[in-house]
Amino acid sequence: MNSVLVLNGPNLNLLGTRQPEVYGSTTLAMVEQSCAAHGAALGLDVLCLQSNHEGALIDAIHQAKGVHQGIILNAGAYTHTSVALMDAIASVELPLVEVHLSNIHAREPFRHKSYIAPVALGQICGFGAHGYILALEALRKHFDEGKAK
Ligand code: CA2
Repeated sequence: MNSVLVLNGPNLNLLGTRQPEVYGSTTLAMVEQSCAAHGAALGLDVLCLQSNHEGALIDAIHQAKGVHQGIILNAGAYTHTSVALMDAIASVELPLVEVHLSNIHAREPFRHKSYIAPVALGQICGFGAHGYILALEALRKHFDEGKAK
C-alpha cells in the first residue's frame, strides 16, 4: 500500500478557530480525519503531521524518504520564504503536491511567490479543505501511472 505524508506548516493548527472568512471553519483535526478516510478509500495510508517550526518540517521531509511514497504539503507562510524547504523537497525526490486553502494568487502580491511550486508535482489552491482530497487523488493517479510504465 502506498503511504502519503500530509504535512501542515505554521499556524495551520489554528484552522477553524480564527479567520473563518479566509480559511474556512473546518479544523485541522477534521482535515486530517478526512485525509485518512479518503486516503483509505483510495488505497493510501495517510500520516498527518503539523509543525510551526521550519526545521521540524525539513526533518519530516527528510524522514519521509523510504517511508512514504508521496507528500502533500501546506507550508503556510514558509511557502513564500523558505529556500530551505525547497532544497529539502528537491533532495528527497518524492512526488509532492502543494496545497493552499486560499487562492494565494488572488491575495497580496507577496503570497503569489511560492518556493515550493518549482519542486512540486503541482499546486492546488483556493478550494479550502477539499484541496487536500484533490491532492490525494492527484497522488493516487501519479502512483497508478507509474505502475503502468
Ligand atoms: O491558504 C493557505 O493554505 C496558506 O498556506 C495559509 C497560510 C498563508 O500564510 C499562506 O499564504 C496561504 C496561513 C496559515 C494560517 O492559518 C490560520 C488559520 C486560522 C487562523 C489563523 C491562521
